[in-house]
Amino acid sequence: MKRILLIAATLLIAVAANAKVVEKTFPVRGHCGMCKNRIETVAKGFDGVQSAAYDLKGQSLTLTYDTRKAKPNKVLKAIAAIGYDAGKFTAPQEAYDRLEACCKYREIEGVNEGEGHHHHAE
Ligand SMILES: [Cu+2]
Repeated sequence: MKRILLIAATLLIAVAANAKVVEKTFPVRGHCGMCKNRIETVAKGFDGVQSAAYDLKGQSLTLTYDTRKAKPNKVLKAIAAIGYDAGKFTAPQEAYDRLEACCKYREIEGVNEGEGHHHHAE
């Protein structure tokens, strides 16, 4: 019995040593607190992702994950699928169009809308 316990303990230690948790940051586009929430929720839904923190200012997502369970590209792909450009994945236009107005990061970086549309009568 003692021997079995010893073997079990050794196995557990071996498994724990094999777990590799890393922290990596990826470029992800977004614009407001709602974007942050949605991006983090999607990332945390993946098995093996221990934490996900979106930085609006830095336009980046930092993931802490177990490399044996989570593949960051899968996470980024899922984020792109809900409308946010993530890493090498560009959000499909349909997904981007479904974002709330306050989240439209592609338009916001362009020309200021609502300004400069003065049509003078001739
Ligand atoms: Cu938003």
